[in-house]
Amino acid sequence: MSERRKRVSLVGAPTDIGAGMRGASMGPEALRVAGIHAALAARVAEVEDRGNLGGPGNPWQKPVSGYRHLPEVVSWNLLAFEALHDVLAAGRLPVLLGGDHCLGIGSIRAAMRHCRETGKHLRVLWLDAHADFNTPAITPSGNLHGMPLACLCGMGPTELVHLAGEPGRLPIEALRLIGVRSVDEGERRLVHESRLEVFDMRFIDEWGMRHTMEQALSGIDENTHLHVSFDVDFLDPDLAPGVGTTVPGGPTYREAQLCMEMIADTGLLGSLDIVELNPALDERNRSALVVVDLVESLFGKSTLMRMG
Ligand code: HAR
Ligand code: MN
Ligand code: MN
Ligand code: MN
Repeated sequence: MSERRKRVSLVGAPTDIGAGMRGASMGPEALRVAGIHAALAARVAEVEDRGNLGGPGNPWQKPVSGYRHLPEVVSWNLLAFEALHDVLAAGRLPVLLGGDHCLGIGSIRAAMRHCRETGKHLRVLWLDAHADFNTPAITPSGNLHGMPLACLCGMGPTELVHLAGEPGRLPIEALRLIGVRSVDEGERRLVHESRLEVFDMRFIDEWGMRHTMEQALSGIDENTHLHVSFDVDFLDPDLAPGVGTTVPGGPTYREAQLCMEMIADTGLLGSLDIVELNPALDERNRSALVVVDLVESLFGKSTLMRMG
């Protein structure tokens, strides 16, 4: 479907429940202040803001059996799952305004359910400096924002692996990780053993963003639902300092734009997460502004009209 015909729903999830630092809970409002609604409204048929989900507060506790705040993380993800699936079931495109990246569990579970119901094929593009593939046995922190992909792929607590009693797991083959440059020791082994398809920064340096995206998007067709999980720390910290876990050496402004433009060209974007933005660490909201700029490209804004 062309971007112009899409109808978009914003859903805020103001929480930092899975993070190692407070502040991502302010992400949804910072994105609204940066103009996400108007930017999208200029690109698509219609935008509605469904407001914020209301989940538990952050008790700021130490890990219990390998996880920090597991019950609260489950609550937030159940809320996200329900809200985002409702949006998809209404034939609309959900944009999750996070919030930390543990919310990817509920969000992608919603896309998985929607694909099951509609016969679509799911492809997940995980744009991130990190692999987010830790398990309780190997996590260095216990922070669940470092574990969402492992949980989705069946490694983690049952409450999260089968969120809301959902069957099945995300097949490894559905996943493409892009921009990765920080992986923990045990995590590295698990990524390798699981044969995750990772386009790390070295790959992007050597092959360029164009080839990277051609590879990451290969094999998709008209029946593909593309889910983009955009962790703002994907971007180079020079561009977007407002995140809890900056890692140097990320994509430049133009590399990030090209990444978004090539996704837009497919016309297959079906759902989007914007996560890990931390306004407490930002400078005059500039990370939020660059994210909005990139999201415009993701929804088809380009410098020149593209023909055909
Ligand atoms: N890998 C580290 C951990 O698991 C840090 C993860 C940081 N995660 C994010 N999301 N910011 O990608 O603790
Ligand atoms: Mn992440
Ligand atoms: Mn559905
Ligand atoms: Mn990250």
